[in-house]
Amino acid sequence: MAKEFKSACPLNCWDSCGFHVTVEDGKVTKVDGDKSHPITKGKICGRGRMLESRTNSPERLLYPLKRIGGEFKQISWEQALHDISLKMKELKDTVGTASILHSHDYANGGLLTNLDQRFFNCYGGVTELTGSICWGAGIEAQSWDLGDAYSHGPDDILNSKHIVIWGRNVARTNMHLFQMLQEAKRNGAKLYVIDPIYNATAKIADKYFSVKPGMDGLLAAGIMKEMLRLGLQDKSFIDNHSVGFEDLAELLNTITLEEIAEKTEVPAAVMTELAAVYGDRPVSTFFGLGMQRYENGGNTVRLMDALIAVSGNIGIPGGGANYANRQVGQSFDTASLALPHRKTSSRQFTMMRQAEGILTTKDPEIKMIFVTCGNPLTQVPDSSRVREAFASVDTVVVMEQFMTDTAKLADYVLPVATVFEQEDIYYSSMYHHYVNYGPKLVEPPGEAKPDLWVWTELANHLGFGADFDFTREEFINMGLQSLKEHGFTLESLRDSYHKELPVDTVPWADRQFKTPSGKYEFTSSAAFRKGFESKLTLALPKETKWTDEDLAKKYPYTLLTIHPLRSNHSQHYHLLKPEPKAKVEIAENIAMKLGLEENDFVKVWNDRGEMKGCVHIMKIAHPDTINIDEGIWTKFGGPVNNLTSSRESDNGLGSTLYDCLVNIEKV
Ligand SMILES: Nc1nc2c(c(=O)[nH]1)N[C@H]1C(S)=C(S)[C@@H](COP(=O)(O)OP(=O)(O)OC[C@H]3O[C@@H](n4cnc5c(=O)[nH]c(N)nc54)[C@H](O)[C@@H]3O)O[C@H]1N2
Ligand SMILES: Nc1nc2c(c(=O)[nH]1)N[C@H]1C(S)=C(S)[C@@H](COP(=O)(O)OP(=O)(O)OC[C@H]3O[C@@H](n4cnc5c(=O)[nH]c(N)nc54)[C@H](O)[C@@H]3O)O[C@H]1N2
Ligand code: SF4
Ligand SMILES: [Mo]
Repeated sequence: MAKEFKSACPLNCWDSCGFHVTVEDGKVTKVDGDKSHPITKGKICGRGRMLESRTNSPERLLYPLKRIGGEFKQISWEQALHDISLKMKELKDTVGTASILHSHDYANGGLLTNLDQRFFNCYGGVTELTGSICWGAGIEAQSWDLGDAYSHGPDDILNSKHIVIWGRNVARTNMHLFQMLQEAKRNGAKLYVIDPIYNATAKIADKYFSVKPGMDGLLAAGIMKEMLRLGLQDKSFIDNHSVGFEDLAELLNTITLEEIAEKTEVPAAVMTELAAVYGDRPVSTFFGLGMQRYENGGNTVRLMDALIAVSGNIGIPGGGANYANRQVGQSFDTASLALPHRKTSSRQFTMMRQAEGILTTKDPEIKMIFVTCGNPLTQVPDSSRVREAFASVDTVVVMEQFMTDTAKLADYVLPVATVFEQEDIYYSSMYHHYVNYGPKLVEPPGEAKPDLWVWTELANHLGFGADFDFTREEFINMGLQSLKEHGFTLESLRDSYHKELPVDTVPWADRQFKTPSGKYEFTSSAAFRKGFESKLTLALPKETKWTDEDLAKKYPYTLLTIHPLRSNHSQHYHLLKPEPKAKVEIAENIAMKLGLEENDFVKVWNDRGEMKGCVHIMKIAHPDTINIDEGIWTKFGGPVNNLTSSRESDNGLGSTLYDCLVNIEKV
C-alpha cells in the first residue's frame, strides 16, 4: 500500500526544497514537492524528482569493495573496517595523523554530515581542505567588506523597485527565486540581468546586459563613476557608516569610462543607465557565483559590494548584496558536533590545490585519502593533475552511492545510504532560511550504510568509540542546542517538517557591520591583517588578451563551464535518458569565424588538456565565449575540468574555474 511522507532535498543547491515522498512496499516510488513548504511551495526540479531513481538505481553500490590486483572484489564490512582502521593506527603511530587527507565537498546538506569532522578531529586531526571551489572568493570578499555574507529573506524582494541578477543562472539553478522574480515583476519591479550568456532568466528581464567574462568589477567601477558624476551616491551612508571611501574615489579617477567600456565590452551608455537604476532605491542585487570564479574574483565581488554600498542599498528593505546567507549555517551548534578542540595536529590544503598538496607536500607525505560527499576526479579543476595525485597515494577510501570517476580510482569503496535511508535535518546557506526535516523512510539496499554508521564503527576500532556513543537523535539535538531557546528540537521538527530560523531578513539594518571598524570597509583592515591588498583595485582575470597577450593568441576564446540543467554537478548524468553527450556551446561569432555548424564534432583544448563534443551555437552570447556544462563523467566525454586551472582566486579561498582560455577546431 502506498504511504505518503514529507521529506527534504539534500542536494547542494540554493533552494533546499520540501519534499512529498510516496513509499510503496518498502521502496520510494515518487518524489514530489511539499505544498506546505513556505518557500518552495510544492514545486521541485527534475534533479530532486530523480532522487527516486538515484535511490532505486540498479547501479547503486551495495557492498564494500577492495581493489585486489587491479580489480574490485567484494569484501565484508568487518574486513573493510579492520583494514582501514589498521592502516590508520599504523599511520598515527609512525608518520602522524596529518598523513591522511580528508577530501570532500558539500553534496549532502544534512546536519549530521558535520560528523565526518568529529571523526577526524577525535582521531587526532588530519590534513583538511579550506576555501571553496564553489563560492570561496565571494564569501571572503563579503567578509572583508561587511564582516560576513548575509542575504535578505526571500520575500523582501517584493520591496525592491529594481532587481539586478548578476552572474546567477536563476531559471536553471535557483527556481524559487525565478518564481519570486516573476511575482516581483507583476508587482511593478524592473528586472536586469548581467551575464555573458543570454539565459532563460535574461528572457524575462526588462533589460539584458552582456559583459566580457571576468570584467564585472570594472563594470561596477564604471557604474560608480557615473553615480559620482551625477551625484547619485548615498552621502549619508558613505559619511556615517563606511571607511575608506577616499581610496575608492581615488581609484575610480585612475580610469576613464571609455577604457572601462573597451575592457568590459559594455557600452558607456549602459553604465550611465545602470547608475540611474542604482540611484533609484531600493535595488536588490542577486550575485551568482559566476563572476567570482576568476583570478580577480574576490576583488570583483568587493567592487560590486562597493557599488551597492555607494548607492545606499545595504541594510534597507528591498536592497541587499545577496550572495550567500551564512546566518543559516551559523545558527547550528556545529562545534558540538565537530569537536574541533580534539585535534592535536592538523594541516590545511586549499580545495583548489589539493592535487598539488598531495603531490608535493612532505613531513608527512599524504599516505591515505578519505573522500566523502564529493567527486574530485570530475569536480576539482585540472583533472589530469587530480588523477595523478590521487593515483599516487597508497590508500584511497571513497564513501559513495555510485561508481563515480573518483570511486573507480579507490582502493576501498564503501557503499553509503541516501537521504531517504536515514533521518536528518537539512539546510542550505545559499538562499532561504528555513530548516527542513527528513525522516528515514526505507532501508538502504544491500549492505549500504549511513555515513555515520561508518564513522561510528571506525571509531570503535580505533579506540574512541565513546565519542560516537550517541544516537542519531542525540546528535541532531546536539547540533540544535544553540536554537533550543527558539523552540528547535528534533521532536518539534518531526512535527512541523520545516521551521524558520531566527535570522535577520534585512541584514545590516542596524548598520553594525561585523568588520574590525564596525563600519562598511571600502578599504579592508581584515584583508590587511591577512597580508592581502586592503584597497580595491581594477584587477583583471589571469587569462585575457589584456593580461597575457601570447596566451590569448594561442587560445582566443573564454571557456565557461556552468552548472548543468538536469544534473546536480555530476550526480544525475548516469541516470539521464537518452545517454548524455558532451555539448560545446559557442557564441555565434566563433561559428562564423571558424565555419562551424550545429552538431559539428569539435575539440576544445589548451595547455592543461582537451575535451571533445558536439557544437551548439548560442544565438545570443558574448563574443568569443564558449560554454561546456560541468559535471560530465569520463565515460560520457568529460571531465571538463581537464581544461580548467587550479589557481586560487586573489583572496586565496576561491577557484578560477571560469578564468580559462581555450581554442577550438572541428575534428
Ligand atoms: N541545475 C542545477 N542547479 C544547481 C546546481 C547544479 O549543478 N545544477 N548547483 C548548485 C550549486 S552547488 C551552486 S554553487 C549554484 C550555482 O548557481 P549559479 O551561480 O547560478 O551557477 P553557475 O552555473 O556558476 O552560473 C552562473 C552564471 O554566471 C554566468 N557567468 C559566468 N562568468 C561570468 C562573469 O564573468 N560575469 C557575469 N556577470 N556572469 C558570469 C554564467 O553564464 C551563468 O549564467 O547552483 C546550484 N544549483
Ligand atoms: N568546471 C567546473 N567545475 C566545478 C564547478 C563549475 O561550475 N565548473 N562547480 C563547482 C561547485 S559550485 C561545486 S559545489 C562542486 C561540487 O563538487 P562535488 O560535491 O564533488 O560534486 P557532486 O557531483 O555533487 O559529487 C558529490 C558526490 O557525493 C556523493 N554523495 C551524495 N550524498 C552523499 C552522502 O550523503 N555521503 C557520501 N559519502 N557521498 C554522498 C554523490 O554520489 C556524488 O558522487 O563542483 C565544482 N566544480
Ligand atoms: S535540487 Fe534544488 S531545486 Fe531541485 S529539488 Fe533539490 S533543492 Fe529543490
Ligand atoms: Mo556550489
